[in-house]
Amino acid sequence: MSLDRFVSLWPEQGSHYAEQVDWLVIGFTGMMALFVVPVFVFLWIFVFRYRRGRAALRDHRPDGSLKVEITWMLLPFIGALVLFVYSARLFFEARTPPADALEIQVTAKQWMWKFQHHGGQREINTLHVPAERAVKLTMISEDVIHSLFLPSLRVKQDVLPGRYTQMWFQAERPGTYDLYCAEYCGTDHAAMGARLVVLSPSDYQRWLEGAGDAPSLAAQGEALFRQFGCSGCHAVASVTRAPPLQGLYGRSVALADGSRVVADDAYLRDSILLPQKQVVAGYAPVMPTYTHVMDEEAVARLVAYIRSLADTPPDPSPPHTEDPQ
Ligand code: HEC
Ligand SMILES: [Cu+2]
Repeated sequence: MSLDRFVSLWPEQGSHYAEQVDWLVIGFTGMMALFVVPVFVFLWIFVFRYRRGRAALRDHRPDGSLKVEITWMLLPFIGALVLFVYSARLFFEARTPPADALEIQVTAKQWMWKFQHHGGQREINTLHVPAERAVKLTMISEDVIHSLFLPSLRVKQDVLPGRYTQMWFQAERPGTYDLYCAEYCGTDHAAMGARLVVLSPSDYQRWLEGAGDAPSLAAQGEALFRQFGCSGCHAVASVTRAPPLQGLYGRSVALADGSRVVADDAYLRDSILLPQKQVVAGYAPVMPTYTHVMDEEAVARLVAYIRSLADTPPDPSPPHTEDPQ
C-alpha cells in the first residue's frame, strides 16, 4: 500500500463531475493564493525597507487612493461571484439525478453495505455498476447514521435511519474504486468499506445475467405483498376498505388532515412503517404498522412493487376482475 493512497495531490478522477469539483478546489486555492501571496511579499519588503535604523525616505506617505480601494474590493468580489456561480451549478447538478438514471437501493447497517438491483440481484460490500450511465442510489440505514463516500467520484451522502436519502453519479471508465463509510458509526466503522466495480456496458449486462436469476425487485415485492397480508386489504375485492395502490406512485394524495403529498419512495415507505403518520383522506386509520415485522430491504422491495403499479390505471370497480398485466 503506497502513501499515495492516503495523501495524493492529484487523486483519481472517476467522473466528469469529479473533474469539475477539482477545478473548483483549484480555482478556490488559486484565488486565495492571489490574495495571500502579495500581502506577504509586500509585508516582507516593507519590513526590511522601513525597519528602524534604516535610511529610507519616509515622507510623502499617500493618504488614500480611491482607485486602489475600489480595485481591491471589486476584483475579489467578481472572483468570489464566479466561484459561487460555478459551485452553485455543481451543487444543483449533484442534487438532480437524471430521470433515466439506473436505480439501486442501498441499505447500510453496522458494519456493512447491502445493495439491491432493479432486476433483483443482491450484493454485500461490492457494487457493480455500468460505466457511462447515471446511477442513482436510494439509501437508508437500519441502525445509526452512516455516510456513503466515493472519493474518486467526489460524492458523499449521509445514510440515515428512518429516512431515504439519494445520491447519483456517472462513472466514466471501467475500474474498481473505493467506497467508504464517512460517518463514525461504531467499533468497526473503519472496516465498513466496500468496492465499486464499474464495468463497461456490455460487461455489466453479462454480470447481470450471471448474478443469478432472482425475480425482479418488484416481483419480490409482490410476493411480500401477499405474504404479509397487504393484499387482504388492498386487493380490489377485499372487505376492509383500503385505497387501491394502482397508479398511486407519483400522484398527489389527499390526506385526512387536509394536506396533500406526492406519493414518492419516502411516502410509500412511511405508509408501510408508520401508517398513522399520513392517513389517506376518506379512509379509517386501520392499517397496522410493519415497523418490527419487516426490515428496510423488504420495505424497499414493496416500494418497488407499488412503483411498478404506477402505470396500471386506478380501477377499483368492478370487483373480481383480474388485472390484465
Ligand atoms: C388491515 C388492512 C390493511 C392492511 C393489512 C394493509 N393496509 Fe395499507 N392501508 C390500509 C388503509 C385503510 C389505508 C388508508 C389509511 C391510511 O393511510 O392509513 C392504507 C394505506 C396504505 C398506503 C397509502 C395509500 C395511498 O393511497 O396513499 C400504502 C402505500 C399501503 N397502505 C401499503 C400497504 C402495504 C405495503 C401493506 C402490507 C405490508 C399494507 N398496506 C397492509 C389498510 C391496510
Ligand atoms: Cu458506517
